[in-house]
Amino acid sequence: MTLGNKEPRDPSEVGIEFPGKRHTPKRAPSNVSTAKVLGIALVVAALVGSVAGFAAGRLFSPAAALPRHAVEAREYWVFTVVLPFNDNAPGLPPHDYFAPDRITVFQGDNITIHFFNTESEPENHTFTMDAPYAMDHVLPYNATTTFTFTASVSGIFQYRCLYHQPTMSGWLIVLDN
Ligand SMILES: [Cu+2]
Repeated sequence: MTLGNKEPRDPSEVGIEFPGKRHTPKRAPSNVSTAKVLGIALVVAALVGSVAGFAAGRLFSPAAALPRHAVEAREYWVFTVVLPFNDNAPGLPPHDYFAPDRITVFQGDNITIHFFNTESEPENHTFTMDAPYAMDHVLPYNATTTFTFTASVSGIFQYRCLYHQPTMSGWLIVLDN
């Protein structure tokens, strides 16, 4: 033991928490999990809201003390899926689907999407979004296209195929950074 070379004090001893440091203070577990529970609740609420049609609501981080997320370049591969039923019969919805139908990113991330049309027959699909992510990529069958954009606005935004509604829809979830 040498004076003047003290180890950093345990924050729980002095009652100080350092923002962003994932330190677990010595206190009741219920306090520790509050932020996590709140975070999960926000995500669930966001997804429920998206199903209910409340798009483009801002998603706030659960605690201001959490560090900002570093901007990343994120890459996704999106495929067309054909569900196993014949949709030619009258009254049936399209059997086409996106996989994945959820893409979750942080605001500010640079997104690259490789969109694969895996049809074996001549059937086109589109990857279409409204403002603020306005885009409309038409994709012939048995082809792949790549496009990029910046997730500049937080919220929940639908992407869809113009030809196969309502089944061929997905959600871009941009978490507030
Ligand atoms: Cu389609």
